[in-house]
Amino acid sequence: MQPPFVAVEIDAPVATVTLSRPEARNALSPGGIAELMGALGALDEDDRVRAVVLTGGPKVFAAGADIAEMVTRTPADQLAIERGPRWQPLLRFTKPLIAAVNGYALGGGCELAMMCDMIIAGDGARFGQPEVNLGILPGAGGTQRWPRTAGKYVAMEANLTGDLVDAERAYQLGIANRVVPAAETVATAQELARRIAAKPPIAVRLIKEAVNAAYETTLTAGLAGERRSFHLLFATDDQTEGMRAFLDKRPPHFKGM
Ligand code: CO8
Repeated sequence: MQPPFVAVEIDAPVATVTLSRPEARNALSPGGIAELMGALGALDEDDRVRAVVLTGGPKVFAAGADIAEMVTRTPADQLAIERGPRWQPLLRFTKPLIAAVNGYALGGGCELAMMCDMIIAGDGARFGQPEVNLGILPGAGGTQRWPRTAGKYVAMEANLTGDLVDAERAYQLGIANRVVPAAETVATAQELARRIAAKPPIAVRLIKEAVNAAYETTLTAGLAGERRSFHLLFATDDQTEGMRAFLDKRPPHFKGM
């Protein structure tokens, strides 16, 4: 039996999910991805948890799909593996999800980081889509999320050359929210998660939804969705509490209602 690929630690209201296959640089096998998606699905249902950090630990985030498992695959094998909503628990995750990236985030590993809501990069982090060197192309969003974040020309270069970008360049390109010393990456992401977890959860959820909608829709439709969520939040106790607390000059106490 394979050892677990994913370790989950809950220090409510923040959960930390750590990929743990360092001997293979956290390469993502179909079973590993399924395990990760299962863990995220459970955390989305867990009321103790309000924000999640995803990390590969101190040395590597993830070196992409497992090449040893892919080398002999046929298109039919690939289709069979991808039956069903493979990344959906992550893509539909309702709580803030912060990637804490140390070392390599390559191929599917880079795509995994880019599926998260924010990225904290350790100063030794390196991001890239080296799939072209293997005779394939990115299969989990590399050709789509790079241009939406860093623009067409940067995306073309990264995807066509497979060259990596370091943490500082990733920060300049808007791929990383901030760069910190590698030893502080996870703690920084946890601290950010903890700050967001203290905010009103329904507002947080609707903000995440609204920002994500900006990638999927027209400006008019996005603005209309934002407006509906704005109206909806006036039905929450946390809106009353947030505004009352401001007027009373005291810290708010949000309950998620
Ligand atoms: N798959 C399988 N095994 C891997 C992978 C990988 N992606 N990356 C590293 N390993 C293994 C190595 O084979 C080696 O195993 P062993 O010790 O048995 O020889 C071990 O990990 C250590 O690797 P290195 O000796 O190469 O370690 P280094 O620290 O020198 O280098 C690198 C680390 C730079 C990360 C290097 O290993 C590397 O370049 N890895 C491959 C990166 C890559 O090409 N990634 C793209 C993969 S394709 C992909 O992701 C397609 C996405 C599809 C959709 C998403 C699905 C998840």
